[in-house]
Amino acid sequence: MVNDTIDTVNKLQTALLLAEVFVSGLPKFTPYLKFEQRFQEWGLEKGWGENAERCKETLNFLSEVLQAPDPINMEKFFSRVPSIFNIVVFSIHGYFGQEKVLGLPDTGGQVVYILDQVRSMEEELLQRIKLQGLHITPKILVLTRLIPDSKGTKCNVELEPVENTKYSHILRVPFKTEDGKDLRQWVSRFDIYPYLERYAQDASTKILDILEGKPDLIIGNYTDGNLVASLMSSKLGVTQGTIAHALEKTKYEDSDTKWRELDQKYHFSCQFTADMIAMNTTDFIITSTYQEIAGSKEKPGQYEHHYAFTMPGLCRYATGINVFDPKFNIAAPGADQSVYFPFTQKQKRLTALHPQIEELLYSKEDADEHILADRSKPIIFSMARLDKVKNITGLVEWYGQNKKVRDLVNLVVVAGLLNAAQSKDREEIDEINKMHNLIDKYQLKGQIRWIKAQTDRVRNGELYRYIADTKGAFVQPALYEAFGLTVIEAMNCGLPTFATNQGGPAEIIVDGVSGFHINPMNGREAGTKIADFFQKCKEDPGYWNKMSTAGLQRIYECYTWKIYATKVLNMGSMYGFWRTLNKEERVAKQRYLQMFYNLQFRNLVKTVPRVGEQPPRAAATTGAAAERNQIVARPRERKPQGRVQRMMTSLLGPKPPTYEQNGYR
Ligand SMILES: *[C@@H]1O[C@H](CO)[C@@H](O)[C@H](O)[C@H]1NC(C)=O
Ligand SMILES: *[C@@H]1O[C@H](CO)[C@@H](O)[C@H](O)[C@H]1NC(C)=O
Ligand SMILES: *[C@@H]1O[C@H](CO)[C@@H](O)[C@H](O)[C@H]1NC(C)=O
Ligand SMILES: CC(=O)N[C@H]1CO[C@H](CO)[C@@H](O)[C@@H]1O
Repeated sequence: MVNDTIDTVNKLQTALLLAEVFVSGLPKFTPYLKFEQRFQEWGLEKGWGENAERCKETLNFLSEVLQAPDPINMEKFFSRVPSIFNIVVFSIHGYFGQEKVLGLPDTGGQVVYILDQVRSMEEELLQRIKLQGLHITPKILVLTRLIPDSKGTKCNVELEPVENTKYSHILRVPFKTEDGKDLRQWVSRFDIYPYLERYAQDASTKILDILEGKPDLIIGNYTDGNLVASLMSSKLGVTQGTIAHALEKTKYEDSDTKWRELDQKYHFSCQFTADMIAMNTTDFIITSTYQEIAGSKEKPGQYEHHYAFTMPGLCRYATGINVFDPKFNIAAPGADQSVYFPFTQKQKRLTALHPQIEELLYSKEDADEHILADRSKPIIFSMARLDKVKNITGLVEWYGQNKKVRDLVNLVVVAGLLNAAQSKDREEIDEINKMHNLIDKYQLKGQIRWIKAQTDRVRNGELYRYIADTKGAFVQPALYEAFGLTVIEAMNCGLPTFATNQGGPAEIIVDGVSGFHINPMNGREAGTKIADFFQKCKEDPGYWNKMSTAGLQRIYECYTWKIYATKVLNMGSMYGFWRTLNKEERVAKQRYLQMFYNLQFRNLVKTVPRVGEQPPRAAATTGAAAERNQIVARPRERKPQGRVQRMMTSLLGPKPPTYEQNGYR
């Protein structure tokens, strides 16, 4: 944007002033080419904007920053600086692909999330590049593992274009065995550590080759992706962001103090060390909620858990990650709006799917217990995994107990399987049996429809809208919900939503304004709240529309992929700038981290057997391996209560010291 001829702040300020006065006199839409020469005379190069108006704004933002560098001006300016064109996203473990991968071990929501994220970032990049008057082609690479034994997926293909993008690709790089061959089979995310260092080198080489240079931003996902992103960003000197919404440490009870017992199975010693290295190396951390960082009054956040902890006999983190560090940022994901759009968009509605949806909701076949007798009532709807944390059975119980709700609405639940004999998961079997018992106990026949889990995203989108046509509502009764993607989906479809006040939904919904909070531990109160809503809708039909619209408004203001992409690219630009400051401090920290990596992490990695090797200590029994595979296939969400407080009090005393107490500046 600025030529070398401008080498002092004074010269820059003068140039900005001259140029700003000049473009102010031009018609707004005068293209940059028309006055490019004048800009160059003042020492200004391309990148200020595609036309006079845009240039004027950018010039003005920089003038403001030079006069008063407050956060708002900084963000405005850095959102305009075209500093990011090539992005690399690491999501290494599991089967990462666009077809036939969901449900394979270690492969699930993160794939959809990353692909949506990549699409939105590409769109945003293209728009920014155009608005700044540049002609540069961006590139985004999603780096994952190439798995030769690909189980009928494309995970054995090196380069695959990302659907609905122009410049984004999945790049797959294989793991290597010790004698340098490609490792053929899938590796559990818990056993992945011996391969990562080599992978980082091989991946870097490939990336430099394909991008014909360094990327401008590297984003990691999960422990393995974040560690490799850290190695690569340190080596190449590139801005790094990390995402780890599912930090493993918080999911397993006492996983720090009991690390020794668990290590053979999970290798938490490697994992938590890698997490600490990545958190400490990265320039910024992306979370989806505030609670993920610092928790709530009752519960510490995921990252807060990493502030201080001890792994007896291994190490003690006295000040691990400081949750008040400015590297923490919130950028919540959205829902794919081509799938989840409002029920009011009549021309886009997938009416061809209605016969199938009606069959799901009303048919008599293979659901003889659960036929809705009165089809004219609105439907309250819930969709989730059938496990304890999601507490779908809790919802059925509140419904059963609340006569008023039962009179006003039908209940439709999409969850798990209906036949316990078909399930292999112990927790699901318990919940299935509980469901059947509750339906009997409260004599819910005629008022409830229980449908087994549905995986067709497109049809599920239309299902939400179909429920909205009945003037119903979505209910998310989980005991704890880290983010709440279904809440976002329902709200995107215009379905008024009641969601748990434990976790992400507490932030997504403003209670009584854009939806409702319910306390999952107080079914009576939740039932009353739902009954009141439908009573009010009966008396005032405008009320339902009002809540539906308010929910949508909340989404459009805070929870779309577009907003996400804007935020993440702004972070890349802003933290990329901060990197250039405080070099000495950074170098010192980097040395410390390198030492930590070499002396601690590498040794821990040696305790993890490679595929086909015997573990260094006792051999893993078949039983343990089987159990591990089960956990891999279906990770448990953390138990929300009790443990957290116990840990905190046993390790830290009441709460970690605060920002001020620590004397941080
Ligand atoms: C800086 O300006 C001079 C003179 O206009 C030009 O020759 C040179 O290419 C410019 N440098 C850059 C980096 O654009
Ligand atoms: C980085 O690690 C050091 C050593 O554990 C710690 O003192 C510091 O607080 C960490 N900083 C961040 C931002 O994580
Ligand atoms: C589910 O919700 C019910 C009703 O609020 C509650 O009594 C029950 O304890 C919850 N289930 C679990 C597993 O905590
Ligand atoms: C395995 C894992 O933690 N993957 C995470 C990658 O990032 C997405 C989006 O934040 C998370 O949902 C996944 O949990």
